[in-house]
Amino acid sequence: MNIDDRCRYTGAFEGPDRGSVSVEEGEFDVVVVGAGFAGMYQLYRLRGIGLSVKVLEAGDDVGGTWYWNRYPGARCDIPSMEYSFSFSSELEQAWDWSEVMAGQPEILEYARHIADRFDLKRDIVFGKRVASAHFTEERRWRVTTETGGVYQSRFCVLATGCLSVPNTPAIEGAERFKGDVHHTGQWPHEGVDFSATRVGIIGTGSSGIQAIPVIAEQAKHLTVFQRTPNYTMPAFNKPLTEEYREKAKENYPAIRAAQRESQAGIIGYGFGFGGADNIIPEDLIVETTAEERMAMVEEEGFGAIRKFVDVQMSLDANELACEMYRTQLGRVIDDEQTAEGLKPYNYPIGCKRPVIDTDYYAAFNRDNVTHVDLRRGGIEAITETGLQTAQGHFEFDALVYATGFDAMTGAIERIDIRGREGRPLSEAWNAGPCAYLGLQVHGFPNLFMITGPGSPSVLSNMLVSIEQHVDWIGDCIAHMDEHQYRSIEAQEVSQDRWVEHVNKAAEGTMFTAPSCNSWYLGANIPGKPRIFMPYVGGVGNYRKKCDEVVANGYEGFDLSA
Ligand code: N01
Repeated sequence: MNIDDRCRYTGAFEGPDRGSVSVEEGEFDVVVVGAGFAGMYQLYRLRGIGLSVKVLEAGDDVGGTWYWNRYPGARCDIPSMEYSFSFSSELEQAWDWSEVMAGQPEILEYARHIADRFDLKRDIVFGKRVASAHFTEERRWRVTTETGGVYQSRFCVLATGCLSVPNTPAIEGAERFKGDVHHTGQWPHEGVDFSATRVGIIGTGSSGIQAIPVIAEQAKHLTVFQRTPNYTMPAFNKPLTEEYREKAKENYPAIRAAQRESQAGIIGYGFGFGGADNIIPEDLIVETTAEERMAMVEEEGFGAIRKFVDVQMSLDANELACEMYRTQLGRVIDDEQTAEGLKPYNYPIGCKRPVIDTDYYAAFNRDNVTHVDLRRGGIEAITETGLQTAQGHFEFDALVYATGFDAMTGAIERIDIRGREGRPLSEAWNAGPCAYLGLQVHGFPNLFMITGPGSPSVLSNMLVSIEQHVDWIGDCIAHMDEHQYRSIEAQEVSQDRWVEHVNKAAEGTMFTAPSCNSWYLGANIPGKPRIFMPYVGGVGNYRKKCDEVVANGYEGFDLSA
């Protein structure tokens, strides 16, 4: 199917279902869905231009992703001085990060601090999961919650997060398991004590890789069920010095300016990838000999791979780096069979989201950790006492799913969204998400997404991308009010062109290699169309494009009175 077909809605649809909801909760200029970092800043920004705003949040507090993902070891993988908001210099100067990459409790504390500092909670309703958003004949958005609330507004902003719908795979017998079951993306707020427990964990993505070493330290025994091994690099997290913090605070204006123009919204101020030293790759791996590569591994471990500029450019170069990776892995794991089981084969480094870890591989050298390589025999069923695989039965008392998310589109698609003439978004996106600039979908006037599909979003420092979208939306609404426009809608042709550009940009990268299956492509969710969802062209280029669109009178959008 080509882009044009994919973005074209051809099915029949019924008119908007008004439902039986009767409780009127109010009229606002804007309803924002979600009170994570995106929703909070959108509220602040829109309030600043004098609009009435209501934020609807399913959780009981602010923080979004950082509210739900409280699993042991949860931590940011971008240095916190950069993974923070720039919109208020008072906030920048007031907040002190304790470590290079802050843990989840500290990031949640930062979110709460923002809510208190800017008195945001008075416009947020907690415990309200949005069920539907319908564009009415009166050209207003009618947003309903699962508990029967109805909110009407001129504009609706979806700040629903890119990784906010946990994916729990359908495994036969799941309901039979007698012990406790947890998902990393919905961890109990009171924490879980595993000290007298045998734990089984499914999944070795970023969440599993962070949780495994910490659970291994506490649990009586931990069995790790791994379907696909990851390429993970050591994090070099450490406490921040007062000197570093002060210097960064003095330099914030320049740091922020450089972040906005960068590829990923990160400049490596003081620290490079995962808190390691900054390395600008210059060498070509294809020009090295096998002996040279092995000597580098011997000397520098996993970090040696970061020196090569061509690893992301060709599959042949990439495979040489994969070999270096596997060699180093064999050096850090004591047991030969376990080492072999942890080795990734058959897909390139850079296909999936890069993972960094603290003591991940060391966990597999512990006596209380069993590694199960599901490539040698997959999961057959969950039993009352554990997991049946083709290589035998494994017993445990508690099961942890570290099985990821229905990413980028999951939270949006779970809401019954209907645009002009009752057109359902589920139909418009039937063959995959289509959006102009990742901000708006044709047929859905006055509805905006923050870090939606087709924008840099998950390929970037989320806080930088959130700020850019929130500011763009705020400026857009201010512009509309100033010029008395009532409606803005992405044109179909501009949306088609942008979707095509997003696809072209990803062509030939490791992200879309034929052997690559990742959540960026929706490949982790059965039946989800295989589309590379984020925009790989870079934060700086993307911002320039969005600014040009505005400078050209909101080019590609229809504005009407
Ligand atoms: O999820 P994932 P995640 N049987 O989808 C396995 C962000 N994040 O929560 O690869 C067996 O990456 C699946 O196996 P496979 C970050 O952007 C950031 O870990 O599909 N296994 C995989 O191993 C990240 O990329 C931070 O074969 C099954 C795992 O579950 C994103 O969130 C921390 C299975 C899922 O990995 C998602 O990471 C945490 C099945 N039926 C997360 N189904 C930081 O900032 C799935 N799996 C550091």
